[in-house]
Amino acid sequence: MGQDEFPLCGNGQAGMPILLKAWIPAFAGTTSIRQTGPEIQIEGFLPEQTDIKFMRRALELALQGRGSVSPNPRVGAVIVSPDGKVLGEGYHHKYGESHAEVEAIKACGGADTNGATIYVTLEPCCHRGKTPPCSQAVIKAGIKRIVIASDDPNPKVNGCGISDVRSAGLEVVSGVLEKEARYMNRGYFTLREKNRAWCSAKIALSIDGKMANLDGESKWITGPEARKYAHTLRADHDAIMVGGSTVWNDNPELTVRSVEGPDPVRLVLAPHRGIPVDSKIGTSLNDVPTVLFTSDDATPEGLDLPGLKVHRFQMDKNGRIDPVDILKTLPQYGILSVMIEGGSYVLSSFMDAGVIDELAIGTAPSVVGTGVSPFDKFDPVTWEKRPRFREGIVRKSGTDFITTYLREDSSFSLD
Ligand code: AOF
Ligand code: ZN
Repeated sequence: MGQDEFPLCGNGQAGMPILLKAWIPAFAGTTSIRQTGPEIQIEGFLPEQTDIKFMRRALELALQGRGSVSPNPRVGAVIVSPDGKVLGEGYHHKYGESHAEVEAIKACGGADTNGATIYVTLEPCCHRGKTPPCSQAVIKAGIKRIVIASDDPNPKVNGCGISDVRSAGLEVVSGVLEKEARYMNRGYFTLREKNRAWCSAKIALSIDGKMANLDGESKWITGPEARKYAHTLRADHDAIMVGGSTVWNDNPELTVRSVEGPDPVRLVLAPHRGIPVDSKIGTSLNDVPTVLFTSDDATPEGLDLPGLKVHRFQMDKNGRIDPVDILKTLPQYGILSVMIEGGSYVLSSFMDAGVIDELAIGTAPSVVGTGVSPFDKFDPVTWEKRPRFREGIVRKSGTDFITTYLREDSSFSLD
């Protein structure tokens, strides 16, 4: 796949690893290690803590690729000498460019890497893609120990990166901070495991579970801290999606402000209504990539706006665009993760399709009364079949609480 085939991604700048600060504390004190065999020990640290310390750093580096590497994974690497000194660090910066291990080896700047340990957040590749195999680069550098966070589900790699380095005599430790690494690359893993993009939804609610009152007024339910966190979440997704009523009623900009990070692609699911020409989205199409999802033959407002991309779907038997179709289409645009930001029609139809992987619910200490609930257009067939989620993290944010839930059957974990 060529870079040009992913025109919508790869335009983000590598930002500061702010998100890591937001979610790593959730993992503090946890140690997900499948197997250990550490040789390096930093003074004052237990051997496993040493591996965790450097892997945390590798994850932090990996995160800097967000907004630029999809549909590739975010990968970071740290090379450490036998006496525990960091020789070089690197990460995969941009789709089509060199991989984390090669960047880290380059960053060693000729320092002796013989006998060193490399910490890498994903199994090294063993195939020749746009770049040569990292497994061979690691072996050639004389590295003697490799600590890996997660396997690579890419069928061209899957296990062969590990077997390459093992047959060359390297000691292999895998599964260090695996759940953190999998969560960071939840879009990449979901593409490989389910052939679709990861789907989150971010919802701000009152104590009585309302997003807005009956007049549709919904501005600022949650406070400034929670809204800042919402921008952090935006920066962590390749795309943000909203429905027509959100665009027409709320006039959102859907960019990352108040925190550093790349702007996600904007997706508008408004097959009939389209985008108002003079809206914030309609007037910033040259600044932020935006796609309108419409039907085969509709001519919604804004269709011809310069800079707007239009993707036409066949409507399903209920006269709507099938959410599964949307999620399966997104990787064609280099989008591996999308966050829905309303309204209740889009939220309900994605819930109905059973494809919401993650919910970030901000609860504010106010009561709206009769109003709009996020899933009030969703009608589960039976009580038994109601969608269920499990709690990942609860975070206090100013005067609000933000709870992150994962689907009950999720293969990811935040605990
Ligand atoms: C690594 N380190 O930093 C990354 C890896 O087309 P290419 O050459 O860029 O290869 C893309 C594949 O390589 C990708 O699908 C995944 O399997 C692996 N990504 N591997 O060793 C890295 N980004
Ligand atoms: Zn590689």
